[in-house]
Amino acid sequence: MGLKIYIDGKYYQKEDAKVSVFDHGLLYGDGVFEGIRTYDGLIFKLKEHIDRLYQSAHAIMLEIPMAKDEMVEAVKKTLRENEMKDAYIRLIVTRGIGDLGLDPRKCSKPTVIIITDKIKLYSQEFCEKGLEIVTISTQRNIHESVNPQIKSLNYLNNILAKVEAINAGVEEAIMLNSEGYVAECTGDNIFMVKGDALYTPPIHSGVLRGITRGAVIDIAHLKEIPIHEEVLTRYDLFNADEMFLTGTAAEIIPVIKMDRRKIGDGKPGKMTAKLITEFHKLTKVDGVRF
Ligand code: PXG
Repeated sequence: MGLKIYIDGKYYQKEDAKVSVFDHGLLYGDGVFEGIRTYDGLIFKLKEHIDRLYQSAHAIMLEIPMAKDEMVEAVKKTLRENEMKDAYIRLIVTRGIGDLGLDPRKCSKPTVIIITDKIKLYSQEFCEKGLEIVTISTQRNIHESVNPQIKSLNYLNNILAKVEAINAGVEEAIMLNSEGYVAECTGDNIFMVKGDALYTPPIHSGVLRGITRGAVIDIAHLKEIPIHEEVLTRYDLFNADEMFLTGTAAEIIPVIKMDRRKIGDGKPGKMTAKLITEFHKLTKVDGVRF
């Protein structure tokens, strides 16, 4: 039996799961999304993801045509339909079907899509040996345009950054904000370790309020590791003892080289390893059953 995909309350086989070419999600990237994970039958940080989805939607004046608890039920049911214990969930709400103009008022009803799929991760090699990353020239969105906190369907800016990373022969790129401070990577937040403390750029540096980022901050508080949300420059990162990225797909992934500079001793660090262990512990207990 193939994968079943939820579209507006109905289930479709993968081959038949289609949206209209007049959907403004396709025509304009007008919509919002979330990427969520399940670990052995537990949905990790579901409430946080649902809240962020509704906040993104609110920010673009898109009214999701179902209440949060109905959305939660739809996600759980889709996981059950597909009998998945370890899944990657993609929740998408588009502006819906309209005409060939930008006007969102022409779209009568948002389209709600829930895809549950296998998890595609960074290779084991990157997790163990660490990633090499580069700073690229595409800047992170400025707050007064598509605010970086909106997880919109319009990811072209991040894709341009990703293309630059690929052109440079690496997997990930650091985007700076318009002031030249470190923001984040194309689909991950960034942290560094200096001495016994953790540092990550504050939200106002132009980063998505990552849910994995939040989990790492919570772990730091719990383990009494000093954590500073501080404006960072490339210089700060070059001279870090350790560096890692956080995201729903990546979890916590060590960075060992940035712009050809070795980070610390050029190997995944001890603090990073400790946080990975603590994070995995959290995924085993901190979740919603489905
Ligand atoms: N920054 C950006 C720009 C992101 O898009 C993160 C940070 C990490 O946030 P969370 O909440 O996941 O810790 C993201 C989210 C994918 C995929 O399929 C992942 C993201 C975005 C788009 C696609 O791997 N990450």
